[in-house]
Amino acid sequence: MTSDAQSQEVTDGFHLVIDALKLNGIDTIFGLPGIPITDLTRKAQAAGMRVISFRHEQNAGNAAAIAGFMTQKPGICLTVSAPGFLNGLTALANATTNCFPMILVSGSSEREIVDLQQGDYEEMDQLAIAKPLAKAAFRVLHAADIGVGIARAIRAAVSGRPGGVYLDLPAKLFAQTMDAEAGKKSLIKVVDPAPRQIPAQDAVQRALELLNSAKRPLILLGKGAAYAQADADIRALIERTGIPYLPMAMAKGLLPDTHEQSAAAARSYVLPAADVVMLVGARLNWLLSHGKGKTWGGKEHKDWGGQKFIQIDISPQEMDSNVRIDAPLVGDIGSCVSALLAGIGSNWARPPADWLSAIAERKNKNLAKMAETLARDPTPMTYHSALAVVRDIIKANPDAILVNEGANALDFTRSIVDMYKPRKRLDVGTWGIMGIGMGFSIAAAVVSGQPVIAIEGDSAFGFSGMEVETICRYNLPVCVVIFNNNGVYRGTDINPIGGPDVAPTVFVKGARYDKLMEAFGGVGAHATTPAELRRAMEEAIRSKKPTLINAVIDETAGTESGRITSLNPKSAKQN
Ligand code: OXT
Ligand code: ADP
Ligand code: MG
Repeated sequence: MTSDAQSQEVTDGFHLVIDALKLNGIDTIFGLPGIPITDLTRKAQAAGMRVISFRHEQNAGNAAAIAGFMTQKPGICLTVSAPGFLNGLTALANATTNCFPMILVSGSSEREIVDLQQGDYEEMDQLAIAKPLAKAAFRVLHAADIGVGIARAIRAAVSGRPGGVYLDLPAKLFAQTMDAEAGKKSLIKVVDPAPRQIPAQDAVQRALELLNSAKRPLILLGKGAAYAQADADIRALIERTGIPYLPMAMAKGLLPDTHEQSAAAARSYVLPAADVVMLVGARLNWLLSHGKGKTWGGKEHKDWGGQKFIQIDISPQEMDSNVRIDAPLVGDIGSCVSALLAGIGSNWARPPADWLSAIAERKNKNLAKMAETLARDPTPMTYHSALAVVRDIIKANPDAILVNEGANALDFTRSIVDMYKPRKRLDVGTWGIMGIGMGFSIAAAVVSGQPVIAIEGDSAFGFSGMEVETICRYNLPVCVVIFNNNGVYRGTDINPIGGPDVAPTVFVKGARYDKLMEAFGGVGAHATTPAELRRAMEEAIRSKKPTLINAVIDETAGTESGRITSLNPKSAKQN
């Protein structure tokens, strides 16, 4: 060894992974330690990274995914091999489905043994399993390639349509050593990880012409629009055109829900009545009834309603996925919206007055009906009377982040609780997945430092409930409110044959979830009236202490599957 060619110091796989992440501005890891990554978590903490350690990898994965959505930087989830990896995989698949950028980094067992299927400790061909569920999947075998591996994972997660990326790091890699100077040189600081994608001028012109020809235009904002962080331009586009808009669940608050152009309260009127619809970061999937059928004014299930569509999306393949897109506008939302704004100028004709007044009429009727329902104070407490409180609390604390899951607990919250700022509502997303609650809440608190309010169905909470210990351990300002109606959808089902087992949708009646939080030193509260709920929520916001409120809801108040009852097959045979 010649002393001038190599420095005295060595580095190893552990340090190279940490250095590569830090070099790229990644300062937080969500994970769960164990072989072979225990030392990685320790050394990351020693290197000044925030390491948030969970009780189950799925929750760490969900935390990473939503951190990615909130920050446009890939969230990192770190797991052990086989079972830990599999526990994280649901979150990875969910991230890919929702276009959230995250990287699932899993330790794995010895390649030589795994590939010969000789029965290694936690043996599994993780790369092969992750591939179909991730946007991209990579494995690093040599310490000198760690820099490239992490750079590729970052680019894959955030460029183009964001998504989940899998990075496989075999146990042997971590202990590999190399010269420290050479190691440093092998790392890559990714330049421009999510390059802007500028739309073609003719595509912009086509979109503007179609929009201009509309008699009853409508803009649909999806969570891609929230992700894009082009908030001011999106607002300018809506206000300068005067076009009514409809926010998808996680786009609520992009403009305040109280905005006069919001058509949210007239949803079932505007979708079939609109003639030109501009989708901004929203897919025409099941949540939008695939852009056709009765929701859109079509005669039958699959009939076209007659609308023309403009679609802004970074993914060219999204176009025509369900119906014809007359004006595809492919590019990043920031660039597309600013190109539209440039074309619109300052004297764009507002939509015809009869369209605006027809919407206002429906909207005001629905708002008045809702106000009447919310003013009631029935006993027992209902979704509505409880949510009237949550609505006030969010209004008074517009920076708070609202996490939401359940069926009725989800659907009522979405339509009752107004959001005032972008990226403040985080929910079950494209899959309608239960189990995101505590992972999303923890990440939201860690990433933003703002108070978090999680409105949870009692079933939904159960999927990630053990993480209340994590919330207490890191002393996070999270207030979990469990809408406890004794079960999935409602607590009133009975066993049809009268045996000792309760019905499959029913839980222990009168459960006291608040005691769970108290077990770990947090604040537990039990609320049976809106006044008690209000007091407990206000105190949680004021004190910033981890809090869990067991809000008792009338067990007869919900409907099967909430607002999506029509998707739930029912047996045609009577008994
Ligand atoms: O226009 P109309 O008149 O139609 O009125 C609409 C709006 O105009 C109006 N509106 C307003 N009025 C007044 N004021 C305001 N501000 C306002 N805003 C709107 O209100 C209505 C409704 O508006 P909305 O919601 O916009 O319109 P609509 O038609 O509902 O929209 C359609 C959809 C599809 C876009 C919307 O419904 C939607 O986003 N739905 C999402 C549904 C969803 O994802 N559900 C979760 C999945 S359900 C099921 O799968 C569950 N599981 C199974 C399971 C899952 N999911 N995951 C895993 C891992 N395992 C199993 C389980 C286990 S849910 C569940 C647990 C349930 O039990 P819980 O105890 O947790 O919960 P509870 O039900 O509370 O007991
Ligand atoms: P929602 O559920 O709110 O309707 P979806 O998840 O269906 O939203 O759609 C989000 C869309 O936004 C995806 O098709 C995705 O490709 C797109 N998208 C995400 N980020 C951007 C971006 N920065 N620019 C353009 N499109 C984006
Ligand atoms: Mg319930």
